[in-house]
Amino acid sequence: MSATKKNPVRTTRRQFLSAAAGGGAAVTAQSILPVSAAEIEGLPPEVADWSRYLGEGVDAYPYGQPSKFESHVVRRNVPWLTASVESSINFTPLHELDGIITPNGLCFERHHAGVAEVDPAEHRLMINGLVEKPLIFTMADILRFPRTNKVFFLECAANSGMEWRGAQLNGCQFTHGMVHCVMYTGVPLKLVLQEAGLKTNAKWIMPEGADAAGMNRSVPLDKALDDCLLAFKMNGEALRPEQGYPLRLVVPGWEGNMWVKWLRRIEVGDQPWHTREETSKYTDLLEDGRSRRFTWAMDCKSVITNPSPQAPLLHKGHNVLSGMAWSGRGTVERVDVSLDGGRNWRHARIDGPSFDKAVHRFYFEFDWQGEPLLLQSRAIDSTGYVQPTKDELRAVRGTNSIYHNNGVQTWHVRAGGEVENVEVS
Ligand SMILES: Nc1nc2c(c(=O)[nH]1)N[C@H]1C(S)=C(S)[C@@H](COP(=O)(O)O)O[C@H]1N2
Ligand SMILES: [Mo]
Repeated sequence: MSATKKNPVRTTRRQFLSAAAGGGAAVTAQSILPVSAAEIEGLPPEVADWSRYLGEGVDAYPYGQPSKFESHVVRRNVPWLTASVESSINFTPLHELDGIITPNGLCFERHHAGVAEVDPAEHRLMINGLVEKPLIFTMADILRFPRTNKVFFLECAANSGMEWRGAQLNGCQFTHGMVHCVMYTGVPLKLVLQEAGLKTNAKWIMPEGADAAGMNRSVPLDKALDDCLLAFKMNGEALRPEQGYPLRLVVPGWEGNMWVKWLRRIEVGDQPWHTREETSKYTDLLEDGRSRRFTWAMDCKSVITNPSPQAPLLHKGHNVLSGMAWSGRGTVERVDVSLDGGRNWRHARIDGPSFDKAVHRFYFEFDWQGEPLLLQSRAIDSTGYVQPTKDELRAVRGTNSIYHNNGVQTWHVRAGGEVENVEVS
Protein backbone atom coordinates (compact mmCIF):
# COMPACT_ATOMS: atom_id res chain seq x y z
CA MET A 1 0.00 0.00 0.00
CA SER A 2 1.46 3.35 -0.95
CA ALA A 3 1.41 6.41 1.26
CA THR A 4 1.09 8.79 -1.68
CA LYS A 5 -1.03 11.78 -0.86
CA LYS A 6 -3.94 12.56 -3.13
CA ASN A 7 -5.12 16.15 -2.71
CA PRO A 8 -4.84 16.47 1.05
CA VAL A 9 -7.34 18.96 2.48
CA ARG A 10 -6.39 21.18 5.34
CA THR A 11 -8.68 23.76 6.90
CA THR A 12 -7.51 26.13 9.58
CA ARG A 13 -9.78 26.89 12.48
CA ARG A 14 -9.62 30.57 11.47
CA GLN A 15 -10.85 29.83 7.93
CA PHE A 16 -13.66 27.81 9.40
CA LEU A 17 -14.74 30.49 11.86
CA SER A 18 -14.76 33.24 9.25
CA ALA A 19 -16.84 31.08 6.92
CA ALA A 20 -19.26 30.42 9.77
CA ALA A 21 -19.51 34.11 10.72
CA GLY A 22 -19.85 35.44 7.20
CA GLY A 23 -22.33 32.81 6.11
CA GLY A 24 -20.46 32.91 2.79
CA ALA A 25 -21.27 29.39 1.63
CA ALA A 26 -24.36 28.99 -0.54
CA VAL A 27 -27.16 27.18 1.28
CA THR A 28 -28.73 24.41 -0.75
CA ALA A 29 -32.11 24.67 0.91
CA GLN A 30 -33.64 21.70 -0.90
CA SER A 31 -31.23 19.25 0.64
CA ILE A 32 -32.10 20.14 4.22
CA LEU A 33 -35.88 20.66 4.18
CA PRO A 34 -37.92 17.66 5.30
CA VAL A 35 -40.23 16.39 2.58
CA SER A 36 -43.88 16.89 3.41
CA ALA A 37 -45.78 13.61 3.42
CA ALA A 38 -48.69 15.22 1.56
CA GLU A 39 -46.43 15.78 -1.47
CA ILE A 40 -45.88 12.06 -1.94
CA GLU A 41 -48.55 9.89 -3.51
CA GLY A 42 -49.33 6.47 -2.13
CA LEU A 43 -48.26 6.98 1.48
CA PRO A 44 -50.77 6.44 4.31
CA PRO A 45 -53.68 6.88 4.37
CA GLU A 46 -53.33 5.37 0.86
CA VAL A 47 -52.78 1.59 0.83
CA ALA A 48 -49.36 0.72 -0.58
CA ASP A 49 -48.76 -2.15 -3.03
CA TRP A 50 -46.98 -4.23 -0.44
CA SER A 51 -50.15 -4.32 1.62
CA ARG A 52 -52.35 -5.53 -1.25
CA TYR A 53 -50.54 -8.71 -2.32
CA LEU A 54 -49.16 -11.80 -0.64
CA GLY A 55 -45.47 -11.73 0.05
CA GLU A 56 -42.87 -14.38 -0.69
CA GLY A 57 -43.10 -17.70 1.15
CA VAL A 58 -40.76 -19.09 3.76
CA ASP A 59 -38.74 -20.99 1.15
CA ALA A 60 -37.77 -17.92 -0.85
CA TYR A 61 -34.48 -17.36 1.00
CA PRO A 62 -32.92 -20.46 2.61
CA TYR A 63 -30.10 -18.12 3.65
CA GLY A 64 -31.49 -14.64 4.30
CA GLN A 65 -30.31 -11.55 2.47
CA PRO A 66 -30.72 -7.86 3.30
CA SER A 67 -33.63 -5.94 1.75
CA LYS A 68 -33.00 -4.93 -1.86
CA PHE A 69 -33.35 -1.35 -0.66
CA GLU A 70 -30.13 -1.85 1.31
CA SER A 71 -28.09 -2.98 -1.70
CA HIS A 72 -25.83 0.08 -1.41
CA VAL A 73 -24.63 -1.15 1.99
CA VAL A 74 -21.55 -3.07 0.88
CA ARG A 75 -17.83 -3.34 1.45
CA ARG A 76 -15.99 -1.08 -0.96
CA ASN A 77 -12.39 -0.67 -2.00
CA VAL A 78 -10.36 2.34 -3.04
CA PRO A 79 -9.18 1.83 -6.65
CA TRP A 80 -5.78 3.46 -6.16
CA LEU A 81 -5.17 1.24 -3.11
CA THR A 82 -6.09 -1.91 -5.06
CA ALA A 83 -3.07 -3.01 -7.08
CA SER A 84 -4.45 -6.57 -7.24
CA VAL A 85 -7.59 -7.84 -5.53
CA GLU A 86 -5.78 -10.87 -4.06
CA SER A 87 -3.38 -8.70 -2.12
CA SER A 88 -5.64 -5.93 -1.03
CA ILE A 89 -8.27 -4.52 1.24
CA ASN A 90 -11.89 -3.51 1.21
CA PHE A 91 -13.61 -1.45 3.86
CA THR A 92 -16.52 -1.86 6.29
CA PRO A 93 -19.39 0.59 5.55
CA LEU A 94 -19.28 2.04 9.07
CA HIS A 95 -21.65 4.91 8.22
CA GLU A 96 -24.47 2.41 7.53
CA LEU A 97 -24.05 0.39 10.73
CA ASP A 98 -25.15 0.84 14.32
CA GLY A 99 -24.67 -0.85 17.66
CA ILE A 100 -21.37 -2.60 18.30
CA ILE A 101 -21.46 -5.77 16.15
CA THR A 102 -20.36 -5.86 12.51
CA PRO A 103 -22.55 -8.13 10.38
CA ASN A 104 -20.55 -11.01 8.92
CA GLY A 105 -21.04 -10.04 5.29
CA LEU A 106 -19.79 -6.49 5.92
CA CYS A 107 -16.57 -7.18 7.85
CA PHE A 108 -13.69 -5.58 5.93
CA GLU A 109 -11.27 -7.99 4.30
CA ARG A 110 -7.51 -7.87 4.16
CA HIS A 111 -5.73 -10.60 2.23
CA HIS A 112 -2.11 -11.00 1.26
CA ALA A 113 -2.83 -13.81 -1.21
CA GLY A 114 -6.59 -13.98 -1.69
CA VAL A 115 -9.20 -16.03 0.18
CA ALA A 116 -7.96 -19.59 0.72
CA GLU A 117 -10.63 -22.23 0.09
CA VAL A 118 -10.07 -24.66 2.94
CA ASP A 119 -11.96 -27.94 3.34
CA PRO A 120 -12.59 -28.29 7.09
CA ALA A 121 -12.56 -32.08 6.85
CA GLU A 122 -8.98 -31.97 5.59
CA HIS A 123 -7.78 -28.98 7.56
CA ARG A 124 -5.23 -29.62 10.32
CA LEU A 125 -3.67 -27.48 13.04
CA MET A 126 -0.12 -28.46 13.93
CA ILE A 127 1.69 -27.44 17.12
CA ASN A 128 5.46 -27.88 17.00
CA GLY A 129 8.71 -26.39 18.26
CA LEU A 130 9.46 -26.08 21.97
CA VAL A 131 6.71 -28.45 23.15
CA GLU A 132 6.83 -31.80 24.95
CA LYS A 133 4.76 -33.56 22.28
CA PRO A 134 4.15 -32.00 18.85
CA LEU A 135 0.47 -32.46 17.97
CA ILE A 136 -1.76 -32.32 14.92
CA PHE A 137 -5.44 -31.52 15.47
CA THR A 138 -8.42 -32.01 13.20
CA MET A 139 -11.26 -29.49 13.41
CA ALA A 140 -13.25 -32.17 15.27
CA ASP A 141 -10.45 -32.34 17.87
CA ILE A 142 -10.59 -28.56 18.36
CA LEU A 143 -14.35 -28.75 18.92
CA ARG A 144 -13.82 -31.11 21.88
CA PHE A 145 -11.98 -28.46 23.93
CA PRO A 146 -13.99 -26.19 26.27
CA ARG A 147 -15.01 -23.06 24.37
CA THR A 148 -15.88 -19.48 25.16
CA ASN A 149 -17.75 -16.52 23.56
CA LYS A 150 -16.12 -13.09 23.43
CA VAL A 151 -16.72 -9.85 21.52
CA PHE A 152 -13.57 -8.21 20.13
CA PHE A 153 -12.71 -5.57 17.57
CA LEU A 154 -10.08 -6.28 14.94
CA GLU A 155 -8.32 -3.26 13.48
CA CYS A 156 -5.72 -3.39 10.71
CA ALA A 157 -2.55 -1.52 11.70
CA ALA A 158 -2.94 0.41 8.42
CA ASN A 159 -6.43 1.70 9.27
CA SER A 160 -6.40 5.51 8.71
CA GLY A 161 -2.85 5.12 7.36
CA MET A 162 -3.59 7.17 4.25
CA GLU A 163 -4.63 10.04 6.55
CA TRP A 164 -1.29 10.30 8.34
CA ARG A 165 -0.04 13.40 6.50
CA GLY A 166 -3.36 15.11 5.87
CA ALA A 167 -7.05 14.61 5.20
CA GLN A 168 -7.48 12.51 2.11
CA LEU A 169 -10.30 9.99 1.68
CA ASN A 170 -13.89 11.19 1.76
CA GLY A 171 -15.84 8.75 3.89
CA CYS A 172 -15.41 7.04 7.24
CA GLN A 173 -15.73 3.77 5.33
CA PHE A 174 -12.37 4.57 3.74
CA THR A 175 -10.66 6.52 6.53
CA HIS A 176 -11.68 4.13 9.35
CA GLY A 177 -13.29 1.07 7.71
CA MET A 178 -10.46 -1.39 8.40
CA VAL A 179 -12.10 -2.35 11.68
CA HIS A 180 -14.79 -4.85 12.57
CA CYS A 181 -16.24 -6.11 15.82
CA VAL A 182 -17.53 -9.63 16.12
CA MET A 183 -18.59 -12.16 18.75
CA TYR A 184 -16.20 -15.09 18.44
CA THR A 185 -16.74 -18.61 19.63
CA GLY A 186 -13.45 -20.36 20.16
CA VAL A 187 -11.11 -22.39 22.30
CA PRO A 188 -8.63 -20.54 24.55
CA LEU A 189 -5.25 -21.02 22.87
CA LYS A 190 -3.80 -21.72 26.31
CA LEU A 191 -5.68 -25.04 26.54
CA VAL A 192 -4.32 -26.31 23.22
CA LEU A 193 -0.75 -25.22 24.05
CA GLN A 194 -0.98 -26.91 27.44
CA GLU A 195 -2.12 -30.09 25.71
CA ALA A 196 1.15 -30.07 23.74
CA GLY A 197 3.11 -29.16 26.89
CA LEU A 198 5.28 -26.03 26.78
CA LYS A 199 9.02 -26.45 27.37
CA THR A 200 10.49 -24.19 30.06
CA ASN A 201 12.39 -22.07 27.51
CA ALA A 202 9.24 -21.37 25.43
CA LYS A 203 8.76 -17.59 25.09
CA TRP A 204 7.11 -16.96 21.70
CA ILE A 205 4.68 -18.53 19.26
CA MET A 206 4.51 -18.16 15.50
CA PRO A 207 1.01 -18.74 14.07
CA GLU A 208 1.02 -19.49 10.32
CA GLY A 209 -1.81 -19.37 7.77
CA ALA A 210 -2.77 -21.98 5.17
CA ASP A 211 -3.22 -19.34 2.45
CA ALA A 212 -0.71 -18.90 -0.36
CA ALA A 213 0.85 -16.04 1.65
CA GLY A 214 1.55 -18.42 4.55
CA MET A 215 1.07 -15.30 6.65
CA ASN A 216 2.92 -15.53 9.97
CA ARG A 217 3.76 -13.34 12.93
CA SER A 218 5.64 -13.68 16.22
CA VAL A 219 3.37 -13.44 19.26
CA PRO A 220 4.80 -13.34 22.79
CA LEU A 221 3.82 -16.40 24.82
CA ASP A 222 2.34 -14.28 27.63
CA LYS A 223 -0.28 -12.95 25.23
CA ALA A 224 -0.92 -16.43 23.80
CA LEU A 225 -1.60 -17.77 27.31
CA ASP A 226 -3.62 -14.73 28.35
CA ASP A 227 -6.61 -14.16 26.05
CA CYS A 228 -5.91 -15.51 22.54
CA LEU A 229 -8.57 -17.75 21.00
CA LEU A 230 -8.69 -20.34 18.26
CA ALA A 231 -11.98 -19.12 16.79
CA PHE A 232 -14.25 -21.13 14.52
CA LYS A 233 -17.46 -19.12 14.74
CA MET A 234 -18.24 -15.42 14.24
CA ASN A 235 -21.55 -13.94 15.36
CA GLY A 236 -22.84 -17.45 15.93
CA GLU A 237 -22.15 -19.01 12.52
CA ALA A 238 -19.05 -20.54 10.94
CA LEU A 239 -16.28 -18.07 10.13
CA ARG A 240 -16.71 -16.65 6.64
CA PRO A 241 -14.06 -17.81 4.13
CA GLU A 242 -12.87 -14.18 3.96
CA GLN A 243 -12.31 -14.19 7.72
CA GLY A 244 -10.26 -17.40 7.83
CA TYR A 245 -12.66 -20.35 7.63
CA PRO A 246 -12.47 -22.78 9.29
CA LEU A 247 -10.04 -21.51 11.97
CA ARG A 248 -8.45 -18.17 12.83
CA LEU A 249 -6.34 -16.84 15.65
CA VAL A 250 -7.93 -14.08 17.73
CA VAL A 251 -5.39 -11.76 19.39
CA PRO A 252 -7.61 -9.36 21.38
CA GLY A 253 -6.74 -5.66 21.15
CA TRP A 254 -3.65 -6.26 19.01
CA GLU A 255 -3.05 -5.25 15.38
CA GLY A 256 -5.05 -7.18 12.80
CA ASN A 257 -2.13 -8.81 10.99
CA MET A 258 -1.43 -10.99 14.06
CA TRP A 259 -4.91 -12.53 13.79
CA VAL A 260 -3.74 -15.25 11.39
CA LYS A 261 -6.55 -16.63 9.22
CA TRP A 262 -6.88 -20.20 7.89
CA LEU A 263 -4.62 -21.11 10.83
CA ARG A 264 -2.62 -24.28 10.07
CA ARG A 265 0.41 -24.25 12.38
CA ILE A 266 1.72 -22.75 15.58
CA GLU A 267 5.43 -23.02 16.23
CA VAL A 268 6.67 -22.44 19.75
CA GLY A 269 10.10 -20.79 20.11
CA ASP A 270 12.35 -18.89 22.47
CA GLN A 271 12.69 -15.68 20.41
CA PRO A 272 10.75 -13.73 17.77
CA TRP A 273 11.19 -14.81 14.15
CA HIS A 274 11.21 -11.32 12.59
CA THR A 275 9.12 -12.44 9.67
CA ARG A 276 8.35 -10.25 6.65
CA GLU A 277 5.11 -8.97 8.20
CA GLU A 278 6.91 -7.63 11.27
CA THR A 279 9.94 -6.11 9.57
CA SER A 280 9.33 -4.74 6.07
CA LYS A 281 5.64 -4.29 6.95
CA TYR A 282 3.77 -3.17 10.06
CA THR A 283 6.66 -1.31 11.65
CA ASP A 284 6.50 2.45 12.04
CA LEU A 285 9.23 4.44 10.33
CA LEU A 286 10.25 7.36 12.55
CA GLU A 287 11.56 10.77 11.53
CA ASP A 288 15.23 9.82 12.10
CA GLY A 289 15.01 6.73 9.88
CA ARG A 290 14.72 4.22 12.71
CA SER A 291 11.67 1.98 13.00
CA ARG A 292 9.63 1.18 16.06
CA ARG A 293 10.13 -2.55 16.55
CA PHE A 294 6.81 -4.05 17.62
CA THR A 295 3.58 -2.11 18.08
CA TRP A 296 1.05 -4.69 19.12
CA ALA A 297 -1.80 -3.04 21.04
CA MET A 298 -4.09 -0.77 19.06
CA ASP A 299 -4.39 2.48 21.01
CA CYS A 300 -7.72 4.05 21.88
CA LYS A 301 -9.51 5.58 18.87
CA SER A 302 -12.91 6.85 17.81
CA VAL A 303 -14.70 8.19 14.75
CA ILE A 304 -18.02 9.88 14.10
CA THR A 305 -19.81 7.69 11.57
CA ASN A 306 -22.91 9.91 11.19
CA PRO A 307 -22.78 12.54 9.92
CA SER A 308 -19.78 11.84 7.69
CA PRO A 309 -18.97 12.40 4.00
CA GLN A 310 -21.10 9.45 2.86
CA ALA A 311 -23.88 10.38 5.31
CA PRO A 312 -24.60 14.12 5.08
CA LEU A 313 -27.02 16.04 7.28
CA LEU A 314 -30.43 16.10 5.60
CA HIS A 315 -32.60 17.94 8.11
CA LYS A 316 -32.40 21.12 10.09
CA GLY A 317 -33.38 20.97 13.73
CA HIS A 318 -32.94 17.90 15.87
CA ASN A 319 -30.22 15.51 14.69
CA VAL A 320 -28.49 12.43 16.06
CA LEU A 321 -24.73 12.22 15.85
CA SER A 322 -23.35 8.69 16.20
CA GLY A 323 -19.98 7.05 16.25
CA MET A 324 -17.82 4.24 17.49
CA ALA A 325 -14.85 4.01 19.84
CA TRP A 326 -12.49 1.22 20.83
CA SER A 327 -9.26 0.53 22.71
CA GLY A 328 -6.83 -2.36 22.52
CA ARG A 329 -6.07 -1.85 26.21
CA GLY A 330 -9.51 -2.14 27.80
CA THR A 331 -12.95 -0.61 27.66
CA VAL A 332 -13.86 2.90 26.52
CA GLU A 333 -14.71 5.01 29.56
CA ARG A 334 -15.80 8.22 27.90
CA VAL A 335 -16.21 9.85 24.51
CA ASP A 336 -16.20 13.63 24.06
CA VAL A 337 -17.69 15.32 21.02
CA SER A 338 -16.87 18.77 19.63
CA LEU A 339 -18.93 20.64 17.04
CA ASP A 340 -16.36 23.42 16.63
CA GLY A 341 -13.08 21.71 15.82
CA GLY A 342 -11.96 20.98 19.37
CA ARG A 343 -12.66 24.31 21.13
CA ASN A 344 -15.58 23.06 23.20
CA TRP A 345 -16.19 19.47 24.22
CA ARG A 346 -19.34 17.75 25.44
CA HIS A 347 -19.73 14.20 26.79
CA ALA A 348 -21.31 11.81 24.33
CA ARG A 349 -23.66 9.06 25.55
CA ILE A 350 -22.16 5.56 25.34
CA ASP A 351 -24.96 3.09 24.67
CA GLY A 352 -25.01 -0.69 24.47
CA PRO A 353 -22.71 -3.26 26.05
CA SER A 354 -19.20 -2.23 27.08
CA PHE A 355 -16.86 -5.17 26.51
CA ASP A 356 -13.11 -5.23 27.00
CA LYS A 357 -11.29 -4.60 23.68
CA ALA A 358 -14.54 -4.23 21.77
CA VAL A 359 -16.27 -1.45 19.87
CA HIS A 360 -18.40 0.94 21.91
CA ARG A 361 -21.27 2.90 20.37
CA PHE A 362 -21.81 6.56 21.25
CA TYR A 363 -24.50 9.12 20.49
CA PHE A 364 -24.81 12.87 20.79
CA GLU A 365 -28.13 14.57 20.08
CA PHE A 366 -27.82 18.12 18.79
CA ASP A 367 -29.71 20.93 17.13
CA TRP A 368 -28.53 22.18 13.74
CA GLN A 369 -29.72 25.32 11.96
CA GLY A 370 -27.48 25.13 8.91
CA GLU A 371 -24.34 26.58 10.48
CA PRO A 372 -21.01 25.03 9.40
CA LEU A 373 -19.62 22.52 11.91
CA LEU A 374 -16.26 20.93 12.55
CA LEU A 375 -17.13 17.60 14.12
CA GLN A 376 -14.63 15.70 16.24
CA SER A 377 -14.76 12.84 18.71
CA ARG A 378 -12.14 11.99 21.32
CA ALA A 379 -12.20 8.72 23.26
CA ILE A 380 -10.71 7.98 26.68
CA ASP A 381 -10.11 4.37 27.67
CA SER A 382 -10.12 2.52 30.99
CA THR A 383 -6.38 3.13 31.44
CA GLY A 384 -7.01 6.91 31.33
CA TYR A 385 -5.35 7.27 27.91
CA VAL A 386 -6.80 10.10 25.83
CA GLN A 387 -7.02 9.76 22.03
CA PRO A 388 -4.49 12.27 20.62
CA THR A 389 -4.91 14.84 17.86
CA LYS A 390 -3.15 14.11 14.58
CA ASP A 391 -0.72 16.97 15.27
CA GLU A 392 0.14 15.44 18.66
CA LEU A 393 0.79 12.08 16.97
CA ARG A 394 2.99 13.61 14.28
CA ALA A 395 4.97 15.56 16.91
CA VAL A 396 6.06 12.22 18.41
CA ARG A 397 6.19 9.97 15.36
CA GLY A 398 7.02 12.30 12.45
CA THR A 399 5.40 12.16 9.03
CA ASN A 400 6.78 8.91 7.59
CA SER A 401 4.33 6.59 9.33
CA ILE A 402 1.42 4.75 7.78
CA TYR A 403 0.51 2.36 10.55
CA HIS A 404 -1.06 2.99 13.95
CA ASN A 405 -2.82 6.28 13.26
CA ASN A 406 -5.35 6.78 16.05
CA GLY A 407 -5.57 10.56 15.74
CA VAL A 408 -8.76 12.58 16.15
CA GLN A 409 -10.78 12.79 12.89
CA THR A 410 -12.44 16.04 11.78
CA TRP A 411 -15.51 16.27 9.54
CA HIS A 412 -16.48 19.65 8.10
CA VAL A 413 -20.27 19.97 7.80
CA ARG A 414 -21.11 22.68 5.30
CA ALA A 415 -24.19 24.90 5.33
CA GLY A 416 -25.98 22.61 2.89
CA GLY A 417 -25.39 19.59 5.09
CA GLU A 418 -22.60 18.10 2.93
CA VAL A 419 -19.67 16.69 4.89
CA GLU A 420 -16.00 16.55 3.95
CA ASN A 421 -12.82 15.20 5.45
CA VAL A 422 -10.56 18.00 6.74
CA GLU A 423 -7.87 18.68 9.30
CA VAL A 424 -7.84 21.62 11.66
CA SER A 425 -4.69 23.26 12.92
N1 LIG B 1 -3.41 -16.17 6.72
C1 LIG B 1 -3.61 -14.83 6.69
N2 LIG B 1 -3.99 -14.21 7.83
C2 LIG B 1 -4.21 -12.89 7.84
C3 LIG B 1 -3.98 -12.10 6.68
C4 LIG B 1 -3.57 -12.77 5.49
O1 LIG B 1 -3.39 -12.18 4.43
N3 LIG B 1 -3.40 -14.14 5.54
N4 LIG B 1 -4.12 -10.72 6.76
C5 LIG B 1 -3.96 -10.15 8.09
C6 LIG B 1 -4.26 -8.73 8.19
S1 LIG B 1 -3.07 -7.66 7.65
C7 LIG B 1 -5.40 -8.27 8.79
S2 LIG B 1 -5.66 -6.62 9.04
C8 LIG B 1 -6.46 -9.21 9.21
C9 LIG B 1 -7.75 -8.86 8.50
O2 LIG B 1 -8.78 -9.68 8.96
P1 LIG B 1 -10.17 -9.69 8.18
O3 LIG B 1 -9.91 -10.05 6.75
O4 LIG B 1 -11.03 -10.63 8.93
O5 LIG B 1 -10.72 -8.29 8.25
O6 LIG B 1 -6.14 -10.56 8.94
C10 LIG B 1 -4.79 -10.90 9.13
N5 LIG B 1 -4.61 -12.31 9.00
MO1 LIG C 1 -3.63 -5.51 8.32
